[in-house]
Amino acid sequence: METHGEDQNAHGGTGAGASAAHAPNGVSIDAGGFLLAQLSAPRAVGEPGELSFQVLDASGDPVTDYTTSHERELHTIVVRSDGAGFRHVHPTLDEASGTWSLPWEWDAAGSYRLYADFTPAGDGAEGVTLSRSINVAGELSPVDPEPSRSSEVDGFVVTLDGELVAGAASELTLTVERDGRPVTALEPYLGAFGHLVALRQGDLAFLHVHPEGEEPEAGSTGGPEIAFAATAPTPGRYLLYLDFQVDGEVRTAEFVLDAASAAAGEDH
Ligand SMILES: [Cu+2]
Repeated sequence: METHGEDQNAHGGTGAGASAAHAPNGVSIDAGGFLLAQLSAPRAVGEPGELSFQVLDASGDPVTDYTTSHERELHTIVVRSDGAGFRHVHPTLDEASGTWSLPWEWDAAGSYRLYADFTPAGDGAEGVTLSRSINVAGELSPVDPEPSRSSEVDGFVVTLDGELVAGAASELTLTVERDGRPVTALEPYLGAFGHLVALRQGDLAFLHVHPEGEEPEAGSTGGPEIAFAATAPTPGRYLLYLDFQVDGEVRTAEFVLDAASAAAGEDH
């Protein structure tokens, strides 16, 4: 068998041009020959412990070499299946064992999805997003996200402008204000003035989102606007999370956006 875990057809040029964009990203424990394994976390709310996992290569060996992307070798996102409890964290790699870990405690019960987002070592390697679910015991109070373009966090009000359109790259602009005034003291975080994660409601597929504009220099500040290009694979509801940094502290603003079908008359 010569599979190496890579599905040649997944990247082939067959079918309509847009079909590649329909392959959901980040909904599988394996992709590109890599496997998310050994996921361990506290089992109940309020139990202090550790979150840990490994990324295995096609031979089953833990991966210890990565390519830095957005200033980190690996990004970890944890979110409950209803979109609540979003956390974007950066665990530490134990190079000897290939185990990523960080201290962890759950605030609320439920079924969570953990994403490991990384670029393998090697020239021209493409980013990989793996995910696994984790169940946390306790009393569950699920939420039902409704469309929302404004988010308040620690006195910052962040507003989202732009529309998601299925199958097309859309520009989304986020504007940060405090006390009714534009915030121009945004600090670089992960190679931009903000980091946006977008998930599809229903399967929590992970969208590719790119910051627009030049990478800011260390020590520079920006704002109040941050622009991103995001592609929604299908019509439907999306959960968006903006991490931004002011005064050395990272905060997360949350949004819910419905993606429209591609405009009528646009043949493909
Ligand atoms: Cu990250």
